[in-house]
Amino acid sequence: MSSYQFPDDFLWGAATAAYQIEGAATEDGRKPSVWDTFSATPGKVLNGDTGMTACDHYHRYESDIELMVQLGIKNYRFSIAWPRIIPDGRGQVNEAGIDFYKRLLDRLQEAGITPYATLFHWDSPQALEDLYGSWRSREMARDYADYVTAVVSRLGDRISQWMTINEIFCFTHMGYSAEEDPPHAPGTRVKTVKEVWQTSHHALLAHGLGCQAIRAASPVPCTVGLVDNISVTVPLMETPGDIEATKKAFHTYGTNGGVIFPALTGNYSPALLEKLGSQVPDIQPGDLETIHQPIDWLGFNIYSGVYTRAADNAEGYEFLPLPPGYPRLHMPWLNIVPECLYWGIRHVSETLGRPDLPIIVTENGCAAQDRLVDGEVMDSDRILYLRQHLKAAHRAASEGYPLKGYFVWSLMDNFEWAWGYDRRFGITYIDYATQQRIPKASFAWYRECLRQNRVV
Ligand code: GBH
Repeated sequence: MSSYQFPDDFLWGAATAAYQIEGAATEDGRKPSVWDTFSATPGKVLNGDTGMTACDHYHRYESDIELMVQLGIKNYRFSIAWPRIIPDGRGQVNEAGIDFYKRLLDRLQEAGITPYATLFHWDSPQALEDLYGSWRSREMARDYADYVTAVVSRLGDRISQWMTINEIFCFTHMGYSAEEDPPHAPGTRVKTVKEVWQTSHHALLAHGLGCQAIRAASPVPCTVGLVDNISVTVPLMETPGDIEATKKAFHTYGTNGGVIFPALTGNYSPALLEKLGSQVPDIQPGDLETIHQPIDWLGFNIYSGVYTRAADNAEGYEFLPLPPGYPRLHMPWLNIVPECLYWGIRHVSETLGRPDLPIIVTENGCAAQDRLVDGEVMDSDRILYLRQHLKAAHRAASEGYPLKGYFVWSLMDNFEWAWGYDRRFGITYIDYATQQRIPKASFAWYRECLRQNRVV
């Protein structure tokens, strides 16, 4: 029997997001998103890079689907751009924007690839930022739900796997808090911690209303998921003491207590509420019910974790600082902590009390310092990273946690937000001067994993 074998129905896939790959930012009626404005502002994105052209996927989607066929994936996660569908954020639907996704979806279907669509991956329409400060206002949740209805009623015959929102922390806290560096669009610094949490509260409302809108508009039976970048605490040792400490820390680490807790349990974590004190966002009657919609599965974007152990202090735990020289990939936060995949999944079951909820790893991957040498990219560091993480995912599945699939981030190098094109997360190399696609060594390795349905 070969080792690290996944269940027969395990879903293998690759992921991308609209603003990071599409380009064609002014074509067919698309209007700016906050990322267009932000990246056009000097000093906001490394090297002044923008998503104006990106990977030119808008024009190259057919050959990109060929690439997926070559890879052998049967599942593809991508996102739909709100500013293409409703360019002013609210009001008129732009059918030319819809048509692009129809073409993409028809071609995917011909290739036998199941689409997983994220309805929002950070590209808020600039018009709504100008009108009412986008996520600072409750109105954003309503407009988002109308946008969702517009998409699902038009594309719902072609897609049945939906994700409402990608990583609430990243476009709210990183978009509005002065504490996040580098900031994300819109880069507006609100004055108080409460106002920052208010933006993520509005995003949660959008998720809840979005779930309802998808189910109401879909012409076929469909599934709905939320995608969160849970911040994962990992026990230094798997002793009862360190495991307990890790679970305790999980409640307030990152935005867990105010994002995944309300979405899955219907309440902000009590430990977070206590920590925030007067800075708790305004929560109106009924909000928590709206937010706590039934979802069919949880999408889990996971890249790293923090080692935690029991401590004799007021909190009862402490995080271990990593020594200089600790192995890390090509981002300041990409410390190699492969057990994050196992513990993240186990936290959903045990710490959040949802052992029933199917989980799909909707993103895992890394930026590496890829070099093109004689037409080849030999990214053995990425293979090392992915192999270790997949083994941790395998452990979760083999212990019976409901892990259903894994999507690598990313199918190809792309616009890495505040880091522009300087950071490469793809298993396919993009030569941006020519837009040539060059599969890396990790591409061949990943193809072998899914061909054998195990970690190779
Ligand atoms: C994902 O975000 C995104 O969905 C995707 O678009 C992106 O390209 C990809 O990952 C790679 O970055 O507070 O300093 O510890 C994950 C981004 C990474 C953002 C970890 C928050 C924590 C930074 N997240 N990060 S820190």
